[in-house]
Amino acid sequence: MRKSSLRRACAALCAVSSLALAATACGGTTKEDVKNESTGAAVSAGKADPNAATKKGLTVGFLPKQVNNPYFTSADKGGEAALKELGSRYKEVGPSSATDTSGQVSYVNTLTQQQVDGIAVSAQDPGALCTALKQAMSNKIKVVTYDSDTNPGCRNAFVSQASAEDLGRTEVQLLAEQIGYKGEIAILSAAQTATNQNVWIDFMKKELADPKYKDVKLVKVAYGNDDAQQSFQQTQGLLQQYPNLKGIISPTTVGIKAAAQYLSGSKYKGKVKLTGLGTPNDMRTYVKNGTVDAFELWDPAKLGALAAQTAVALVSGQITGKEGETFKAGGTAYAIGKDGVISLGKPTVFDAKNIDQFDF
Ligand code: RAM
Repeated sequence: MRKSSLRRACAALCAVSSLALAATACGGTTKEDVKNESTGAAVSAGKADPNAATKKGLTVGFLPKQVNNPYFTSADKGGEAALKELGSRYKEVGPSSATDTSGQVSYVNTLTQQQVDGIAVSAQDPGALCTALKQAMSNKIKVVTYDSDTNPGCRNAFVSQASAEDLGRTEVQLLAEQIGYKGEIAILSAAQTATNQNVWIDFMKKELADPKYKDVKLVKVAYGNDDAQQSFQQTQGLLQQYPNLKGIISPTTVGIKAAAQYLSGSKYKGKVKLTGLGTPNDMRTYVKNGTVDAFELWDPAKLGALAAQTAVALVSGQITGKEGETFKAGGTAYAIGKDGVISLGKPTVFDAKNIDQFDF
């Protein structure tokens, strides 16, 4: 066993309560204590040292929601490139289905057994991974969620693609403009448990509560489970059930592509509006053939890179994940916000005018 049971208990306590306080209470020097190479002083795990040297030769395991999803291929490639640049190693493991929660748990356990230094995970379900992630943290592994979070007590930091509120509200704004603020709309989401989509949907509902949407009615939230076929069938089902549907928001790259595929081959093409989150490469055809006017996304590779850089900064002791800490990643300064959230930036809206400038 790598650590004494006392140390495990302390580390577990550190993970569930305030990291800084618990680390002080546990005291002593642990593996993750970092030597500041300029001052030579040992830095406690509970206190960030922004001047600590960046550790090299680390291994960070990426665990996406789903490995065969082009969005995660781009994101994780970004993580791989960033780790290489930092002199560390990358590995990727993960399920092929976005609803294989127990598969994700097993992968966390495997990475813990393999004693990686950091884990970057996009959670399929906020609660399901918690015990396994706490176990990883109690084994001195730094845990970063990216793309889709778990609960704040179950990881060291969350690298968020953009403000969840902005994403939820702007998707409603985009669709409402396209349908002239009138008519029935539906949401085609990913998995029912997905933390990211559920947070965005909550903000969509808040936006819809504004009186300017009084003539817009959300009739259904459907789930395509980030599976192309299921998402296609769900879109078909929505139009059968609601023949007057005016628009669909699909906040998932798999969902929006499948919905666009269905609409573009149907009598609804150009009539039922579709927006949400998609990659420019997936959506180019449907923007050019008039199925989709505008949709949005961030650069997944930049998200993956920031997740990798955050994991390395945590292992190096430059940050602990506490609100107010700052660090530099790839030349950009980031600040850690409430609940250990680090935000990548603003999403981009893609339409016929700009889509050809993007290749991901
Ligand atoms: C899918 C996944 C992912 C989400 C994107 C927008 O690829 O559900 O978690 O962030 O869509």
